[in-house]
Amino acid sequence: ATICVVGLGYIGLPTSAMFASHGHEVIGVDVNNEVIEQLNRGKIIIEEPYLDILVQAAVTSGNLKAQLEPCEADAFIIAVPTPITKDKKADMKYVKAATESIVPYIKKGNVVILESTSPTGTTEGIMKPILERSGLKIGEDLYLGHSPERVLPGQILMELVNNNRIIGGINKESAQKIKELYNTFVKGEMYLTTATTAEMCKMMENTYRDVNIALANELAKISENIGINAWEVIDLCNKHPRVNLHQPGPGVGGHCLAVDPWFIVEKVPELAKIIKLSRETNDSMPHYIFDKIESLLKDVKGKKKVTILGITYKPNIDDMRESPIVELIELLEKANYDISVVDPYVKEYKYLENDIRKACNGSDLIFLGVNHNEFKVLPFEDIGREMRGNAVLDSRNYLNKKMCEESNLIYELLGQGKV
Ligand code: SAJ
Repeated sequence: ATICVVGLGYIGLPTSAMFASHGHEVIGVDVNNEVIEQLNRGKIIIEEPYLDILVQAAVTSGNLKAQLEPCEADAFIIAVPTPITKDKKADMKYVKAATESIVPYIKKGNVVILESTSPTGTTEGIMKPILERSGLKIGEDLYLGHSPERVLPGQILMELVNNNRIIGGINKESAQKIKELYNTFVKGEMYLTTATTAEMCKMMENTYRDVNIALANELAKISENIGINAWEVIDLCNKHPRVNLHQPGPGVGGHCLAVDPWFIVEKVPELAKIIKLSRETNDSMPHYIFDKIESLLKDVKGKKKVTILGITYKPNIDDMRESPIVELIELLEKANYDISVVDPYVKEYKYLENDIRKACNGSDLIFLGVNHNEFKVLPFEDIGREMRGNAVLDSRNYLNKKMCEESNLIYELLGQGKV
């Protein structure tokens, strides 16, 4: 089949390459000219393991091409961003524009799929009326549905193939047609439902995680107050067959967990109470860490320096979107701190320092923000020598306390209270 994929980002691009490498003819569409030019040369501008190889092979085979405008096809997949506005509302302008952009090209028998995470009612209430402008009868002449992406950055290609998939159709026929298409490469189970149910499922999966992380962050604060170790509590609780506590941290980043729960709150603010409070709890974590740093360094006179290890939103990837560490840095800037940053995954950032020893020079405190593999073993002795102070604050329970202390550094852990 010929498939037109609108949006060539973290989801659209891997999905395009996957269809193309399974024999379909794929036309990728994006508003960013650089993405188009690079892609047509077989190159990508995002980082994701093995994606470059898959894309290059797909382009070389002639099955994957990119262009600025959509064209006629058998199926259309919409994978554009659904960001959040300042007042925490879903910004649907890209989904609207993408849907409008395909109207001149859709014809009888086509399938249209929304992959972007979207508030309930998007497929039925926003896409359907736009597509009806074509004169086609939606559900009869044109099949429409929502099949949310569920892949984890860092292992997108593996999860694209192996994850189970939810397929929400505007009617049964639509869901069935969409399933046939994904059958090309999906090895997981495919579950058919309504479009609105599928929209809620996607938001709820990320909300489940966000709420549980909030619970862990609350436990961290409580444990510090009581004088116990939250990480030990979590470890022991999780020996229970029906308990799965998540991990505390400096906050929740990325473009999914920190965003999607708001789409539910937006629709039913008076009902989505736990969801809202959890978002606020996780958003408070950079401030909580900032206050901890302030209290650890309260006796330091003059300008203070903090060295930050890791600024991406999670370990072992280069993605800094919504990173809570960036927010922490803004708080430190406001309080006039000197800052240096070490992150082996990030190529450019204002305080970036490649050499960890240099980054620690004159520092009063080392803060571990992200548990990148590279930080598992650190040259603490050299670090201690370079530093002016001796405080280490670990927000991920990742650094080796004993090694810190052997180098006369004082190890502090988020969620570990003092007795
Ligand atoms: N985090 C914690 N504690 C934890 C787990 C995570 O503080 O116990 C933090 C991380 O440090 C990070 C943030 O949460 O800042 C989000 O990371 P993540 O690994 O939980 O998730 P994402 O945002 O990379 O991907 C999620 C995934 N959703 C679920 O696992 C339910 C993925 O499957 C989705 O496809 C993706 O959102 C998406 O696109 O919606």
